[in-house]
Amino acid sequence: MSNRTTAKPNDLSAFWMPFTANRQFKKEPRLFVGAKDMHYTTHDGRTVLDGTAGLWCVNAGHCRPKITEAIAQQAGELDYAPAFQLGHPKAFELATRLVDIAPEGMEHVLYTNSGSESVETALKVALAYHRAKGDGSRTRLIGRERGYHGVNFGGISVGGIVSNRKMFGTLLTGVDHMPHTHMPAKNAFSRGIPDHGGVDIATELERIVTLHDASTIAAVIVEPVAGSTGVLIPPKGYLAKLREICTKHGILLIFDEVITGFGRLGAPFAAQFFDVKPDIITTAKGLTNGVIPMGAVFVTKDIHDTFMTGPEHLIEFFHGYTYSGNPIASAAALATLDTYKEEGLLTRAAELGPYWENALHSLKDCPNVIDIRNVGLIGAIELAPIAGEPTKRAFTAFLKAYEKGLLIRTTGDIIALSPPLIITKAQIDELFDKLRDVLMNNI
Ligand code: PXG
Repeated sequence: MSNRTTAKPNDLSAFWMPFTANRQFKKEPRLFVGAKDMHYTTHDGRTVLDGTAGLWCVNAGHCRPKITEAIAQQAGELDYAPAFQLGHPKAFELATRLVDIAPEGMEHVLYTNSGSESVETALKVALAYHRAKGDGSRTRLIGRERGYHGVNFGGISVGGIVSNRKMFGTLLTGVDHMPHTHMPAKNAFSRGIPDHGGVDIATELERIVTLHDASTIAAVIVEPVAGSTGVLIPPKGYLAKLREICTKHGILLIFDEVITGFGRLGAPFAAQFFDVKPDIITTAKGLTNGVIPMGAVFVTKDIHDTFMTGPEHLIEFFHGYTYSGNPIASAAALATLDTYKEEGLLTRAAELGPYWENALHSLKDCPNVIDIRNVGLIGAIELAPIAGEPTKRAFTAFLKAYEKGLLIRTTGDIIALSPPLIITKAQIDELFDKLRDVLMNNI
């Protein structure tokens, strides 16, 4: 008989936590036990202002009644329906609603359960698309240095964050990486889209295409704004130039909008904000307001129709998940879209953007701040690392902010901010007052 059942309910040891300093956490746990709108409640009864929308996902704020009610209702009505060769109405209704707000030309949706799965799905669609067209030599995938596309093998292969890759062997073969877009020497303290270098950095893709030959390349994948690596905003002209090069060479362009999708920049999708049309868009997070795991991959009519050939009784694309379009996730997503619509949240970041930008850049005079950048309702503050102890300064800021009742995210020595889109101006002031307090205090 196992003696493990003797573990106390508050024993923290069994759960090996994701992307967490487990030993530090378990010595000094930080647990949330409740949430409402812009705030979390901690296990020791304190209120914490959510400066990060959970992990970039709770775009409508916490415990919104429409969403929680839709989930309860759906769980009692139809809990699960098989996803293969059968369906249920809400998955179809949701796909239609999603296509309605997506950039023009995105006409079909495949469902997943996370951003990582959306990325794998998109990469597989791209490879299979070329093959279905009789262009099967297009097998290479091009990502970018510092890119984050989730944690599965395809995603870490095209991704460019070294710690997420180096422990895991040879990854996918036939992958190359473009340079990242961070140019602090020219673009530090830019307000909004940086001015310098966009077209030149994007033109590096031409060099990679020349090296491998276009006939071997299936797709280029980028985050329109790189999030996880510490908020790298594409300089002027960058994304349009990537589009131009991909189109010229018959390469599919994938925008990974897991963070930028659903209003983060002030338009439903970054593709609309930047006015650049990709061939495939990956999403998750804000699709259900983070409440239930779900992702969606948008594809063009051309991509979809390329698969719709051959005998009609045959499966056209050998891919899918047990939970693709799960009824409860679909109900949550529909209620999320309703909430976004009723409250104008998919464009609210555009209205609040200037106020957010001014408040954020007011921290420029704080010690150790070496860059501040922003777009939509995203902000980043880059700190000078402590000599010999990279990441420590930002992690200390995270701990101190938490003590002061503010949730921020850090990666390396960069603080990233991405509050729920319902944040008020008074709460923006509160957020930056608290953060100033943290940064001024010798971290
Ligand atoms: N693509 C992008 C662009 C992402 O940002 C994923 C894929 C993977 O999604 P899932 O649902 O599999 O985690 C992401 C996730 C952070 C942070 O603080 C960012 C993510 C996840 C957790 C933390 O930067 N992005």
